[in-house]
Amino acid sequence: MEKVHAIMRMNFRNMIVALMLSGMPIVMGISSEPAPPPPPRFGEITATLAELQTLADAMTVVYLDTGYYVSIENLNDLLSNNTVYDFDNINNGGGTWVIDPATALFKPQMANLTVPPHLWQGPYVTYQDSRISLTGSGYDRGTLLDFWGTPYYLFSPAGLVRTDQHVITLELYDDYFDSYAIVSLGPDGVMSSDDLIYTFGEPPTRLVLTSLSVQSAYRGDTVRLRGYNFGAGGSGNSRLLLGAMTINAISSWSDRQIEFTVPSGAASGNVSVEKGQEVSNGLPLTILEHPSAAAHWLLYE
Ligand SMILES: [Ca+2]
Ligand SMILES: [Ca+2]
Ligand SMILES: [Ca+2]
Repeated sequence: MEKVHAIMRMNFRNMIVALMLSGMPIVMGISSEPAPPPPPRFGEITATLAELQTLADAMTVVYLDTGYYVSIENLNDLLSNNTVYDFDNINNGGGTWVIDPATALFKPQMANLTVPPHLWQGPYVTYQDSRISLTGSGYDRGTLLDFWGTPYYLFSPAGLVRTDQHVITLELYDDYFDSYAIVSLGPDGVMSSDDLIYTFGEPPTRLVLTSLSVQSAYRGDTVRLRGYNFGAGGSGNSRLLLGAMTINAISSWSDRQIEFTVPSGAASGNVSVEKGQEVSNGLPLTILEHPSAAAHWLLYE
């Protein structure tokens, strides 16, 4: 009787845990709590770590052969168009979207990997049919799924490599990695402490912007810009721009990060950096207007 009383005092989640620990079967209808993932089967973690390394090694050989990085989906592609699936021909679509290691970003146009000096010599790996996602599972069509049904994700030093849209995005780990990384989200299928990560390669050698701390800001706000090769301290021939306007209110400037204040005359535009003759990519920053009502309200404070 004492024990029953103790269980009744627990909240619903703790009660489920208590029942699981006691080995009682749980029969539930509609629950507000998602079911916890089953524990990984024996060997799955070890096999995943081995696959991460295999994919990373294949990517490195692609880089040595072609000078570029490609999507995980590409790694098993053939030069031939005699493939079961269209996406397994490296030249499907008339070329291949590739990552330029100098910038860690996609080249603006598809590369031709059917001729030297960028000749494709794959397949660099083989994928079991049952492990390939025909829909892409929200990533690239034909990509390899991990043992828990989630795609292995490729990150460049600039962010998540999405070859389906040929853009680098700030999803999941955004620009957290200073090198390339292949990531399995682990048994729970979401970003968490059980993720398995293998890093490889080098940071970009060119001046590249990867992220702004905010996408929109008011004039006077402090914004943090992340990227590569800004030059420590910002030398005399470096400058930060918003559209065509030079931003002078800079509170810190390091090789990887610049912190600045949005100027009073700022208008929405692309943030960019110039270093000597080198010009970076641009990241959009929207300048917000204080609603006029807000100014009115201040009178009543
Ligand atoms: Ca392909
Ligand atoms: Ca493929
Ligand atoms: Ca996870």
